[in-house]
Amino acid sequence: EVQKSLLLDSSSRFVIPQGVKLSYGTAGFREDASILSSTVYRVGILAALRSLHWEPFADAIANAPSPQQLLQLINEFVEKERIPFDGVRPAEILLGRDTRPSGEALLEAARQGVTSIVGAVASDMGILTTPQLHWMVRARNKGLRASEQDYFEQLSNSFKCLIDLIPTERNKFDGMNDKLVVDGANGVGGAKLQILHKLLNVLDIEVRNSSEDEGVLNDGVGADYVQKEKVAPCGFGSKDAAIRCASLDGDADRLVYFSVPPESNLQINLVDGDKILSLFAVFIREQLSFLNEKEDLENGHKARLGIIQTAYANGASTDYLKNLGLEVNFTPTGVKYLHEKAAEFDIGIYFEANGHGTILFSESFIEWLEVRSRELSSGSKGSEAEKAALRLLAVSNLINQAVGDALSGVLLVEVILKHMGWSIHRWNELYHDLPSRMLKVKVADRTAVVTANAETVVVRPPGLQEAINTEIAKYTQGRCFVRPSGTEDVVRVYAEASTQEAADTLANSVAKLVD
Ligand code: NG1
Repeated sequence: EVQKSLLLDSSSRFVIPQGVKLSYGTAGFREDASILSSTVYRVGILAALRSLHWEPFADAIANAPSPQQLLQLINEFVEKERIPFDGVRPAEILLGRDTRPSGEALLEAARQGVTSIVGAVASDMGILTTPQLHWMVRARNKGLRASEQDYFEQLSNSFKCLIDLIPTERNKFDGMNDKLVVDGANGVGGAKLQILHKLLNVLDIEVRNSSEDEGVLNDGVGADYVQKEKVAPCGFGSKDAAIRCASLDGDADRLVYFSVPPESNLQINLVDGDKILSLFAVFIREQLSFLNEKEDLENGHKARLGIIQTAYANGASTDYLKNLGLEVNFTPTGVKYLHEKAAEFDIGIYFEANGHGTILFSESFIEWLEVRSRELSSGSKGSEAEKAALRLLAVSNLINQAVGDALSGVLLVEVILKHMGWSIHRWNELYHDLPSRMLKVKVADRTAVVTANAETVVVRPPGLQEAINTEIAKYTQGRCFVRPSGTEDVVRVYAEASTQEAADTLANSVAKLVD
């Protein structure tokens, strides 16, 4: 049983805001920081209970109106999930925060939530990007070293390993400026990238918008702004023509690349999450083809590579990946769905168009790779197959397998471009995006729209999908779907067609159907 007085005492310090209904949604509780304390406190409790099937419970405790009702819910949950309080394995909860002024108070709320559960310890890991904190939890759960220094060392060592494995004949850039300029969204990622950069001394990286001194987090900067508006972030412009640029988001879990065409004002060539996914897929597929030679196939080992996208992936990317012979799967929006699906493969690559994504390697495939690389190194040393096995192992250490991480993503993109000898333009030419348009519609009740088939089909209200189909049929290469957002009080409309004008009209006409 939960210790009553401890919990009632601490929860009375975090009074629930009036008139707000909190929901975990696509990815986390989102509200103005000033009303989030009681939620973060309760999420602290939840983390301490280390629950597995926790999402409905998260909503319930975030909204529990009084300390007594909160205690009752927690006790029911502890009983249902049979959470032991035997003190044998104390729960350790890692906490981190970003650079925003609200961070300190919210971290304190979470700490009090954690410590209101007897036997749970909170460890403050300091100022971190979101993916660094996830990386630390994963490392700790595997019994590995999990400090920030360990994170930087693992990323930089595996990056250097991949650099050393670049085929010599390819190790030349096609005449482009080799510099990378990164927009840090005025968040925590810019400073962390600079630390990483110092450890690498191979890459020429300049970071702009790297702290709140330069501007407000995600305001006119950052991956979300760049991807949705398709314009250069603050501090970037025509002076950057012919330079490879990238944009992180405020907490550094999203990454997009872009280039500024010469004489452009703010317009950019966007290289989005779908194209990052495609680059990773091409590279991994190449390594697997070196490995899956006769003898490996005879040994019955063929790695299963799975690609996971959402309905927001540009249709041209899906066609491109399928034409490579890859298996493409779709899930609803939100990394919680993509990640779960990717874990079903030997290698699962998932990305949302907006730049959230990563690569997962199964334990059994990593074990096989380790054995195989040892066997290969004792045979003909330096064979393509051996290098391919070593490259895949290095990728598994470089990429953050806990969650999409813009810092490890940048390093992997950079080393693959060097490996291929590709400029950003060559990369962007893998396929041409279909023109698309995303709109938001404010409605009285967004939950009235219910979807199925990875959000591609509306099942409620009746008749809406048929009306959408009638609109789509009017367009060449038309595709359109609607779904309620899980983070904002809107219904999103997404449309694609063969021209920008057609994508715009399709989106607008479907938005009218939703309204
Ligand atoms: P919602 O609001 O549910 O569409 C948005 C993004 C997701 C994800 C989450 C969390 C789109 C269309 N949706 O979710 O991909 O990034 O925010 O950050 O970009």
